[in-house]
Amino acid sequence: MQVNRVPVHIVVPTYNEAQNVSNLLDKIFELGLDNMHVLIVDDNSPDNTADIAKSYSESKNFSVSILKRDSKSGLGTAYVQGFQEVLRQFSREEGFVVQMDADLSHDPEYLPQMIELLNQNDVIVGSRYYHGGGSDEEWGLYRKLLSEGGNKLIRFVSGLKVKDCTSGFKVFKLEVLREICWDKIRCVGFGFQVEIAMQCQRKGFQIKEYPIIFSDRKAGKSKMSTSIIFEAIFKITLARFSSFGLIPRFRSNS
Ligand SMILES: Nc1nc2c(ncn2[C@@H]2O[C@H](COP(=O)(O)OP(=O)(O)OP(=O)(O)O)[C@@H](O)[C@H]2O)c(=O)[nH]1
Ligand SMILES: [Mg+2]
Repeated sequence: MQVNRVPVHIVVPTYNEAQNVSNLLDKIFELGLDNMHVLIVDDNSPDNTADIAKSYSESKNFSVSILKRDSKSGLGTAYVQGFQEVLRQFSREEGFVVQMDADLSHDPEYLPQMIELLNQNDVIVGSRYYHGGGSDEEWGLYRKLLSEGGNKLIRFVSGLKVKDCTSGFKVFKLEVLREICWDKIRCVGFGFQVEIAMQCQRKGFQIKEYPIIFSDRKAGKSKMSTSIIFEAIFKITLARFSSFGLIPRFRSNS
């Protein structure tokens, strides 16, 4: 596969990212990669993220589409809807699909190397815990321990081999997403990142980690909450047990 010829679809969920979205689009399109398209999945952000993204991309002639949903429904469901939209539009073509946050914690400058690695792999995970990776230098010890401890706990529960199992910065071959069972995804929030990685591992796709430095958001507010963390731990435990056939399949709409 000639990686530099293959279309790249970048899916970005947004909720109140007006202060970040134009900057993110600049950084993505400054890379100058051919055939790159951004799909923003916005949950009717009160700060008009979607309108800002639309008018900015039109003024710069960037290839950006917006999928607007009625109300805040979680980043996991935003990704599922965004990926399904890419699959619907490009049902037969080759392609790569990137998932990344809008708050610039995931630096677009890593994308060319991550995409290149798809020559020999199916999924690339931007990893804070792979040799050479790391988190924001300004993080205190408590935040670092909390983040690393949470990742280790979820890694144990999920059985994932990748070191950064909660990473939200990934690149997939489009054919990998064609194999995902979307109705088995239970998490509405960030636990989605773990569930999709679990399915990729179980289906035997070649997964490679690429070291990234994860920087803290400089603008806007985090949407992370305790309930989203508990949802991830609870539903990933259920997903693991059901993968052993120990409990019947369970699905929640909450
Ligand atoms: N469409 C949509 N996007 C969301 C939702 N919640 C979060 N996001 C987006 O998902 C990405 C990650 O959200 P953050 O709030 O930065 O959460 P995080 O990166 O896991 O946590 P922090 O490290 O605290 O920033 C950002 O681009 C958000 O705008 C949601 O309910 N709907
Ligand atoms: Mg963030």
